[in-house]
Amino acid sequence: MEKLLAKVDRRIKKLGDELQQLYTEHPDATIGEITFQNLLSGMRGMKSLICNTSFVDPYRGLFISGLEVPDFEHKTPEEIFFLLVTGTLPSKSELEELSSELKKRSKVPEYVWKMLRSLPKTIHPMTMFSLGILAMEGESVFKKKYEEGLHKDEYWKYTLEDSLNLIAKLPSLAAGIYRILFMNGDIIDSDQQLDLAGNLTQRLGFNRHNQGFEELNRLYLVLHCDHEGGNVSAFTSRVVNSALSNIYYAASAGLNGLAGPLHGLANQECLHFITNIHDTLGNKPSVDEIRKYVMKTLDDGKVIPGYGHAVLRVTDPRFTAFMKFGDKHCPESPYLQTVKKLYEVVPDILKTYKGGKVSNPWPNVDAISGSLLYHYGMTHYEYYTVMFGISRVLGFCAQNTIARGLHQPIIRPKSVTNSWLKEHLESQ
Ligand code: CMX
Repeated sequence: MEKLLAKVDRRIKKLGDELQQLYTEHPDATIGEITFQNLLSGMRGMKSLICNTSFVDPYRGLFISGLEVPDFEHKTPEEIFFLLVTGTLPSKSELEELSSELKKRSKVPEYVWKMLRSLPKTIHPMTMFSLGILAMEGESVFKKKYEEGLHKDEYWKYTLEDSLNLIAKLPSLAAGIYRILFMNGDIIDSDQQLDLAGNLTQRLGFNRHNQGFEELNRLYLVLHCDHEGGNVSAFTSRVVNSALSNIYYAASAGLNGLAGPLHGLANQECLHFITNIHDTLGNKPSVDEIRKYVMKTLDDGKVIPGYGHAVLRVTDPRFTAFMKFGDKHCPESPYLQTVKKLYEVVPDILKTYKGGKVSNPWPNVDAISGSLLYHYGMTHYEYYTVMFGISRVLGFCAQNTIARGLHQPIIRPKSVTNSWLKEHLESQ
């Protein structure tokens, strides 16, 4: 993987030089102020991390090195990982090198299957996914090299090495979990020539030529890959890796954050929500019936899953990309139809809900993604966040590789007590 290593090396040097120069020119610069409101609102909006793999513009959504969603939605997950970690799309030979490295590293160790099979069938698939990754922690090359006395300048190389080993195994691991929990438990082998999305589709046991399911999986693995540095899962993974805990620890930890209903689990919640609508109102509810259902959900003190975002202030372009896919491949799907009806009514309701308190009434990616998987027969919606997770690990790996290359220190913000705050605020 010389080509990839050389490119990442160049990127890290460039980013490091830029930061050094900026710091030399502006040693005492202030980036922003921390208000009491920031402390009370989960640090929302506080600029306190550097992340160059991707950026989320509130009005245009996800950017990866200058490319926005419509520019990269047709790429493959391999190309996207290369883009995240190097800052450029791969040439043909660079892509071939990366793809062949991933194919070589894709075998999940037997002990992982043994451990996963021993778990109760009532376990959530995200727990299994996180455990499966954690169980492979002993495979970390970074860890071995560190114990042998690795030089700081080399940290990123072995973080990248671990990342490739991990990413290569994710389709097999994730598909195996699906087979163990929802099918007969047989682990399906894959054609060595397949890419990550093809591999995933085949190993899940779905027909790869079934009118676009593989294409959907490819899109799924691309659209969820990264969402800058401050979201719960990426941030968690960065914090863990900043202690030099290896990428297996960091990815497993990040996925535990992704498993929360306000974050990645929202795609499962959305399907559950739509299924409940269909159970209550039938498969073709009217817009008015949906409006009433949404109002009742809010009156019951619940959130509308798939709507709102901490950074975005428009319809998520990832939602739009999935909608384009749905309109092309399954416009008649009752699930997609209900997604559309919700899109017609929810934003207007949320705009005035709680006196306009909702910062973003528009749908995020989770409002639609599951309805497409459901259409293709993946009806166990507890599994959807695993699909999100396979993709998001690409971002964790890229972010942590760059962070180690830049010698970013252990992350350790200062917390304060109520008494400290009282004293501080009263002395102003
Ligand atoms: N339904 C009902 N109420 C909502 C809401 C929604 N979809 N989105 C926000 N609100 C409420 C919040 O709960 C909050 O109420 P309280 O002050 O009473 O606690 C108020 O509006 C203000 O919150 P906000 O500033 O708009 O949103 P946050 O940045 O705090 O939270 C998010 C963002 C995503 C957690 C929130 O919009 C939400 O809970 N959405 C539903 C879950 C969801 O779709 N999550 C997935 C996000 C994308 C992802 O990470 O995958």
